[in-house]
Amino acid sequence: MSATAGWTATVLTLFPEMFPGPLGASLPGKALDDGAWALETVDIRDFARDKHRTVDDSPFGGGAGMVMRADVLDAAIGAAMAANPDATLIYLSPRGRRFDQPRARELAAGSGVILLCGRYEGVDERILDERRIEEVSIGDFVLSGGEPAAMILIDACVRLLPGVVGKEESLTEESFERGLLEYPHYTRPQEWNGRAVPEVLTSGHHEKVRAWRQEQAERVTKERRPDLWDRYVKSRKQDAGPGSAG
Ligand code: 4GS
Repeated sequence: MSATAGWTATVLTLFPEMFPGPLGASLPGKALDDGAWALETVDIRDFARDKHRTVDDSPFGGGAGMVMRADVLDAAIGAAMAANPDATLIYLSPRGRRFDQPRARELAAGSGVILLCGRYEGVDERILDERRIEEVSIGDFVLSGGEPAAMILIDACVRLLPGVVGKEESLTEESFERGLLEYPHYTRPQEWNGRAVPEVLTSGHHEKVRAWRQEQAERVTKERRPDLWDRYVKSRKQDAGPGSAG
């Protein structure tokens, strides 16, 4: 494993061939080629100690499935930490705190991530305690393995790294960056299947366009995500501060 410079994602996995996968295409792929971030994989199986290269075993107490061994994982994590010492260590798991844009921003501001991807039923709990591993979930559903979750986390972080997303696609304009969902977008043709583009967008009146988009973003958020809308309203009140009008 090579020493790394810049924001680095080190992925611990039984399926290193899954990487870069989708992260090698489009925006994250270009940023990877440009050296804006680095990707390392650690094959957990390389740290097995027996001739069969065993990484898992049946659970104490019985039950279905297999559990990844703490000793094997510990050796793999040690190697990953040696290569990426200041990175945040994360285990992708539905038990973790839900991943969101603020967490992506925090992780992108750091020096990188070490992501442990589980397969089977999961990992021996003692590795999480011993290494004080933060658990992060990408949502309330069960994947076959942590790898797609790791890719999602990495993608969300990489696009926040300096210079990765150009001014054109300005990050601050984006939904979650402002705490709202996206307003509707339109392009040519101006009429399609009897559906016209909202007139204001073709008016050339920039202030009216801005106000319409704000209004639409608020409407969509209120309708679809009352939880986000509540948070947005509260943070707006906080920004205004006590005694301020409006
Ligand atoms: C998730 C999730 C996940 C859990 C991995 C069962 C295989 C699987 N990881 N967010 N074992 N949701 N992991 O479903 O992060």
